[in-house]
Amino acid sequence: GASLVRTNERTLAMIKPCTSGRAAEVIAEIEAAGFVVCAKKEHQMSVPQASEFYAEHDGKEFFKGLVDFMTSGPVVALLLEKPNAIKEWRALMGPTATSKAKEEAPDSLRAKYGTDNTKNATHGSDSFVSAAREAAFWFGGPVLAAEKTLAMIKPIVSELN
Ligand code: RTP
Ligand code: MG
Repeated sequence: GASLVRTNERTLAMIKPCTSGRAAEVIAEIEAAGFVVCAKKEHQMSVPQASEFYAEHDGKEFFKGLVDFMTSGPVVALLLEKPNAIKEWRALMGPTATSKAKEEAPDSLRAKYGTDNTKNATHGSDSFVSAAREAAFWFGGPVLAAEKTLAMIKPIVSELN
């Protein structure tokens, strides 16, 4: 029969300040779930850096609280690889709000390590375009390649449509 080729995909994860003290434990869970950690960087974000990273939320009522939280201690940024990594990582994290994660996905990382709706343990890119931007933000090189690929295939996709 037909064989399905599952190619690896990369996504950008962060272990947020509320949980970065337990990074080794979280990374062990991430690897046990089949992800390869391609790159890792611990960093204390500045207010401008956190504001740039979460620019899509600028103007929302939780923005200032989010930036305060994300600059309250170091974060651990991770470049993760696995087939279907973007979706798989969002699934392993669970719902955004810790309370919802505990109810609906008790085995998820946010259920296990989250504190409340803001201090929710981890971040994950929500799309390929976000993953490319966020991986470039943290690690530069690998993403430039992804963005180049996207720029190359976009015209082809338009032509097909
Ligand atoms: P993330 O970007 O961190 O992976 O989280 P997400 O996609 O699941 O959720 P998003 O809507 O992008 O929100 C970004 C982060 O902002 C904080 N937040 N707090 N207090 C609140 O109502 C509230 N809403 C969002 C969370 O830290 C959330 O992960
Ligand atoms: Mg998000």
